[in-house]
Amino acid sequence: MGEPASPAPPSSVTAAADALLAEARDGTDALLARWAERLQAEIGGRHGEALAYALGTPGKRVRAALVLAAFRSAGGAGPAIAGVAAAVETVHTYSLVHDDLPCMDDDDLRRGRPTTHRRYDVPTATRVGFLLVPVAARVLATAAAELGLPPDVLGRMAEELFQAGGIEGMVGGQWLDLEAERQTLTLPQLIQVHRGKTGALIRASCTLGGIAARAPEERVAALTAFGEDVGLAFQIADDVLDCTGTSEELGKTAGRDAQLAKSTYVGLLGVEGARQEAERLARRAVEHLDAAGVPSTALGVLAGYIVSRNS
Ligand code: GRG
Repeated sequence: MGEPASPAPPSSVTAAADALLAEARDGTDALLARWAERLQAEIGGRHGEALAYALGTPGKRVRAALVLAAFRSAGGAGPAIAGVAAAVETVHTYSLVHDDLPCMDDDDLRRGRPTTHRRYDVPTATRVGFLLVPVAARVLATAAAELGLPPDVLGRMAEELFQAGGIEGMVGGQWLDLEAERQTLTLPQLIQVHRGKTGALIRASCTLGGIAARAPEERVAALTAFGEDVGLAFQIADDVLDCTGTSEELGKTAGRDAQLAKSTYVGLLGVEGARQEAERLARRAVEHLDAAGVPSTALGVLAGYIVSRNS
């Protein structure tokens, strides 16, 4: 039995986070299930089936919850924001499918199920990952139409999402991470990897919520700063969980960082030092919102969840 990622937050905070995540999960999962059905019919055969498998595999939907909470804190309302959340989760799902491939982290288990390449095969999973990128663009465009957003706002959202998913964000961070296997990174180098690999998409989730709500620029900037800090905190908590959690709790193979000889926050700061740094970043994230007068209750609850979660 592993130890928790951090001391338990008050039960009222845990309950509020659970409620937000459940709401985001319900909206996002329903939408992704409809897209999966449609895409399976469009693509057909084994690839259509594998794409529906990857898209339908249940995640925690943290990024979706951040989109939703950021949208509301910026004054947005209504259910159509679930489409923006689903677009972010689609990019995230693509990254997990590719991350698990033998040429990257080479993992058999994801979200409690066999990884896409284990359930199907490597070429199929590779193609599914690539297919999911334009799917994310379609999901985003549909969401923007349902939100009644004009083309320039859709353009800005697309730029935000795909820049975060690209060489300046997720792909760039993963690239550095792969190159760094079996090397000891310095703290600044590790921060660069984590901010790109994991942080960029989490930051974009918060920014997109603000843009979709058509919030003033200073509020969008505060949401971005919040996302930047919780994005890094998320990956630090992930490093802690990788060495303190069990595969059953995590739904993925625990201890993978050590097996792959990866540099992690735990390696540099120890479990307790890494926890404290994640908590410091979560507190600082909320301060960005408070300084800009952005309502911070729901996002603060999610920041607390991100650093105290056990899966
Ligand atoms: C070809 C260099 C290159 C890159 C391709 C594969 C890839 C792009 C990027 C990998 C990014 C990645 C998987 C980062 C890890 C992020 C992370 C901590 C994932 C776990 O997120 P959770 O816990 O998962 O939110 P669930 O399953 O709940 O959605």
